[in-house]
Amino acid sequence: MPGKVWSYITEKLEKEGACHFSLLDPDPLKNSTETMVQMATLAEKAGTDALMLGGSTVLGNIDEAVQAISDAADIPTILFPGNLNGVSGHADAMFFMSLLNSTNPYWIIGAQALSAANVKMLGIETISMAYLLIAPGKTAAWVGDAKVFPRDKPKIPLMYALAAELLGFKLVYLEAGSGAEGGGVPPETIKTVCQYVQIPVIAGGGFNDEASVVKGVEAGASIIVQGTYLEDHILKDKGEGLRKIVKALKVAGSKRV
Ligand code: 1GP
Repeated sequence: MPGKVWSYITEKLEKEGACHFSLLDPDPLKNSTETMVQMATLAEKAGTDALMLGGSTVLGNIDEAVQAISDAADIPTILFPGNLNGVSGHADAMFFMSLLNSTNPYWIIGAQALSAANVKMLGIETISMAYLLIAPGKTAAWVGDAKVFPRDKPKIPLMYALAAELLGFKLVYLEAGSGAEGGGVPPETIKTVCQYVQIPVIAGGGFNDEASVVKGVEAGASIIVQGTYLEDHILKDKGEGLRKIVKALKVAGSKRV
């Protein structure tokens, strides 16, 4: 039986054509729980479809923040773990990810094997996701020992995305890295991958304005993730900017339904 969050995502994609996910970093050394809850609440009000909780450099225990955010939000909370310490039983689901273009087997299957029993015992819904890092890759690429895909070579991530689909992953994430310069994942890369791959494609890293988000959806991405944009704007404008971006994303998505 498909999990609740997976059903929520697939039904939304069917009806609305595209989704917006907000990435929040629950690391207590970076943000207080109170701030996280405030950001999550504003993002939900602005119309984001789900909250992704995680980051590449989790230094503290995320349990308290994940619990508080999940209690405050009605939309799903989904863990986006950067390592073993990114797991918490308080989220609604977890992206069970493999960094397929890492040069280090730890990030492809090692961390997953080390955490699998714990994840099973927590009973949290898992959604398998192939994670592919495109230049510049930023912190995620450094931590994940990735051989990042060049931005002008879309056929390389396409090969990996096709392999991900054949291996049974439910989602493929094209990631340029949090804070990536250059307006997100190149539309040409998204377009090439989406042309041949049937599983939903998530794109994130550097989508800092409405135009880049809309371009990502028009190129074929099913889900666009924004993290830095929220950190920079959501508390200041109370989510007004995000509301406009989500609205524009939904208009672009509706043309695909
Ligand atoms: C990072 O793709 C996400 O994993 C979000 O990136 O912080 O650049 O929005 P930004």
